[in-house]
Amino acid sequence: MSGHHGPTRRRTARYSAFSVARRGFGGREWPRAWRRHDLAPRYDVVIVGAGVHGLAAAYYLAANHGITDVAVLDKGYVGGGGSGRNTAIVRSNYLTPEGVRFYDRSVKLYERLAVELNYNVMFSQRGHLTLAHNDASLRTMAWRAEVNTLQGVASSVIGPRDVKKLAPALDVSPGARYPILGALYHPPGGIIRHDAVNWGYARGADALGVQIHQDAEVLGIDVDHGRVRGVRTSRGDVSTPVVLNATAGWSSLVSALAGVKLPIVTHPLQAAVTEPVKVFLRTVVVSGSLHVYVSQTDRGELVFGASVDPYPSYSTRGSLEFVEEVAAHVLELMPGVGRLRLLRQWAGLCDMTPDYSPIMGFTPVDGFLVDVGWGTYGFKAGPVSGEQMAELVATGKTPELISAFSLSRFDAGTLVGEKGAASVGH
Ligand code: PYC
Repeated sequence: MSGHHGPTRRRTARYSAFSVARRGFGGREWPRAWRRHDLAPRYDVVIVGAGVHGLAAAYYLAANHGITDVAVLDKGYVGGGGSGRNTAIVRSNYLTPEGVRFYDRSVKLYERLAVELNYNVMFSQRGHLTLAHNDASLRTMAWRAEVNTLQGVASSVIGPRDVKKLAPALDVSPGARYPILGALYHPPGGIIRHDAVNWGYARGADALGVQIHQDAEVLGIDVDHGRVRGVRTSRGDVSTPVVLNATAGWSSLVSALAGVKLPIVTHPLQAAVTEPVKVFLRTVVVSGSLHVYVSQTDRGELVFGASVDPYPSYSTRGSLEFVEEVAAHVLELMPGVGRLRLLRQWAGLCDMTPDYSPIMGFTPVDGFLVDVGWGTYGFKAGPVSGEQMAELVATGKTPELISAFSLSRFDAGTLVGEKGAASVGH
């Protein structure tokens, strides 16, 4: 690869208590976390989507493989799609061995991300509880615990008394509307500050010479004799031999620009947040049967999420039905929070695949790669997807960790069924 627009690495300002004090007392401005650039006529790699997946891929291309002639294009702004709209839950307690190994690598990368990026991403491994309200769910929890344990991931089934110790606000009495029979307990799971992850990767990639272009919509992808030649954007045309589609919500539309059809249907996923209160909920709580998950941020807000909306749509508006349902189910689990007021609600877009696993790697068009189809799991997979897609771009070979997630599995019939590990039923 050519390193077309020359070495544009820079020394970033180090973030530390000392530099905060020094800049504060000296009245010195902080430099921009990432720079603005004119679009160059050519790049070695173009990544579509400046969310956590695209930014992480750009960062690892530069950091792990020395490939820095990279443009990350986004029609909006850094982290403005699913990466800024999710409920920031990180976990690896999946159902299939392929899924567990993959998400576990992401947890490991998240664990050291703050140090690696010199950016406080506020990863809080406070534990993750998936409640079971019936025998069928308990059986699935036991199955997941077995698969997790065999892959070296901490997960076990616990009873209502231990659930109560971990989350005293939960009603574990047999008289509850949906009694809690037990839970899958996953200690390494937790929450993170999603914007910080996006900004940290953007800053890290920029420091290594990657160009981030916001407000640069990809309008066309040029393919000639089955090979990618470049992209047409709202800011001009770019030639490139490699395009990585790392979008969420628009992944099937972007792929269609290259003539690649994906088995994806896009649904909104809504979330809401309450006013802040003193911290009382220290674990992440999920109820698949009640279609709800709850966590409390370090600021004290409760963050609620649910299943995807039942119809395909590109809308990112919240609905009253969602708020009514989520509030009712949270109260069934935690009757004590009835007086809390909701502050905001929003929606993101989820690209659902038939087996609830992502689509990563090569496509029938040479040079057109995908990292898409993340359903409701995308944010937690950001680091590992970036790392693995960067390796694929650099080596031209599919890394073992993502080989199960190829687009060709839908022709081969080798699906990787992860629906049983979805936080909530869909
Ligand atoms: O899979 O943990 C999850 C999740 C939480 C919110 C959406 N998906």
